[in-house]
Amino acid sequence: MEPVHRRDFIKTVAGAAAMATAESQSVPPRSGGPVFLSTWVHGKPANERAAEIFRNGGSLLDAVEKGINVPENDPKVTSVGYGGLPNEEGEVELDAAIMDGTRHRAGSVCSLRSIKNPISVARLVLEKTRHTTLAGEGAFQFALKMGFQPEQLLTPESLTRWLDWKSNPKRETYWLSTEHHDTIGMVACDGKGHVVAGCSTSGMPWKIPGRVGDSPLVGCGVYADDNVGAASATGDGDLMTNYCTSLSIVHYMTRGMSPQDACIELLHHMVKTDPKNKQGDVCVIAMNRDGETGAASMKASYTLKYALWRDGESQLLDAVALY
Ligand code: SD4
Repeated sequence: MEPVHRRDFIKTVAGAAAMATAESQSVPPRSGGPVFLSTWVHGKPANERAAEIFRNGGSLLDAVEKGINVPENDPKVTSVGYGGLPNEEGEVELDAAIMDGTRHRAGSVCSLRSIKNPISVARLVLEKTRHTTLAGEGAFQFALKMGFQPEQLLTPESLTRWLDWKSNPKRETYWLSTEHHDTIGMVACDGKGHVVAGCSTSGMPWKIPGRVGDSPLVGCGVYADDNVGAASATGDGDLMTNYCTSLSIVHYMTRGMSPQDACIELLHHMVKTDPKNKQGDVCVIAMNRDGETGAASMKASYTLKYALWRDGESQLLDAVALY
């Protein structure tokens, strides 16, 4: 199967913040039932779908996968799946990972083209292979073998935005600059100590082809360990990958920190190693095996709005910002 090219598509398409204390944001568990915690506004329908799948007898992995499918399938979400903004050559390249805290195993895909549900392909890497990560053409061929159908992932809106960017002689590029972006990261607990983390993204818009962000990397975009808890991250993956954010947060929890304190500690550590990181686009979410949650942003100008589903209640909340 030939990859779908942009030109073919053109032919076919018409067109500070106050620094809050760690404790003040920590949300304790109440019922012992399942809890779903996701990044950004699109995390709310994702959590609701995940909760529904779990209520109807699906596993926690099923719930996280199907929940993340919601923003992947939504063309209005321009940072995940179908409708995600493309790389600098106008090709959509998707990254995703899912990690099971019981088996301590993940599946992930990087730079996957033409398949709108990379989290589901990542799940099959976990379930059907002895590998952890498949990339590029290999990931695409694997998806075809698993029965996924190739599709054009550019929408009229994402194509127009790419054409506008491309035609601007003053455009910023990743041959050193940044642009805003919003991934879906989800962490979940079944209320009995089992945790799962998942993440799916189209990555940085206008990225250099082949660029892999933090989202599909185990320990960076996702980490889950039933002995402790799970974490995920959203923001500048080129920065956060260097800090193994999700693994670091879970390790802080291993040492006894609450999920909220662990998120804050990671941000402090990033600033300690390089004060310029105060300006980084860094947002993290975490949950321990008891369903207690945490969320934090590095700076007020890139504050995480996150979604929490617990006890049948679905909420959107603002994470604290350190700077
Ligand atoms: C990346 N971390 O590819 C992702 C993008 C993201 O909010 O999370 N945006 O770097």
